[in-house]
Amino acid sequence: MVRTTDGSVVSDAEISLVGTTLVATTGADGKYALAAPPGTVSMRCERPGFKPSTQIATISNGQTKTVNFSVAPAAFYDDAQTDKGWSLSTAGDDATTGTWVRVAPVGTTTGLVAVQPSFDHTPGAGTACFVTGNGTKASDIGEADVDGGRTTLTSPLLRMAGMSNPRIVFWRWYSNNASDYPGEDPFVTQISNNGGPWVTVSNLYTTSNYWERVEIPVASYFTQPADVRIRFVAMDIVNPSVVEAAIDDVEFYSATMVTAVTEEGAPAFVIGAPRPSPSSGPTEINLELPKATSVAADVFNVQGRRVRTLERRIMPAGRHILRWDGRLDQGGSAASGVYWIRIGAGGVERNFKLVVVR
Ligand SMILES: [Ca+2]
Ligand SMILES: [Ca+2]
Repeated sequence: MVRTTDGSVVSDAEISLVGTTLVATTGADGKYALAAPPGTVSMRCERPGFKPSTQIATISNGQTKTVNFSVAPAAFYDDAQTDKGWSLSTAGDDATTGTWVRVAPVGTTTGLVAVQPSFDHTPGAGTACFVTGNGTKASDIGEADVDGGRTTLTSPLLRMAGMSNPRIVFWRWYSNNASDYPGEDPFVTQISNNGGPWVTVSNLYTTSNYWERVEIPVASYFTQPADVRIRFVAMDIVNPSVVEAAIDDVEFYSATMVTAVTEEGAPAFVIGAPRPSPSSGPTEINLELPKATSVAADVFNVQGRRVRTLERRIMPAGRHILRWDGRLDQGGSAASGVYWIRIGAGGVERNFKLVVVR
């Protein structure tokens, strides 16, 4: 895999086979190997800092095939390793602890559950991300979480005037269920164009204590995006609770230059990974459909056998929660182990690993 601009190799990119659980990562030499089933397959390549791209390949039985990816750098990419002009606070911020910093995060945990991440998201040599306060001990979840008000992280100007179908992408972490009063405080994402009013893109209440990819189709919010900023507001304003947020690998690019899995750069759906995982009870997946779409959702065991059918219906546009209660179609509960949840909608499939612990 190489970079379009200078032909240099790109390491740490994920190459996945769309509709399957197969994924490989490119090494320092830019190479990867994937044991693909015979047939025509769609391969997706994603690495922070580059536009995702896909290729269709037809592979016959027993054949070894080379599929080269040439990926274009994003118009803007910030791995948070250096200061690119973010503001760590804004007028009106009133949190007393856990205010935004750009650091190598000190992770905190309660039991086996991560509260603040212990790693940034950037593959390879990355260490730093934006996080709401850095403490000194993994065991003290209350030492440097957000307390007493709001803290706001604001991007530098993202100059996208004239860009066709600009997309802002970032990776996000959010935890607010590690103590009393879980799920009360939202993690707010907003964007603004040309210094205009802030428009809310999402209010996340649900703990998503993993690095989750988020993509914003900016043209859905502004007819002529030009000098755009994005900001992230974490808060503890209802009852006192443990709140941690983190942001890394913020980028934007023009979707029209992407060989997209979906038509015209519009996502067939936007989805969050299953949570909680590991799970001992019900598991939920957030699904957002831009239009009414036929949705198929199934659970597979590690042998690839379908053990539960979750959805087979046309779902209306908007946000939905897919729920697996841990039961099997044949009756009984799923045993401990690894499972895959496959969601298909609008001709696109996504697969997520889920660990069940009994
Ligand atoms: Ca980073
Ligand atoms: Ca913190």
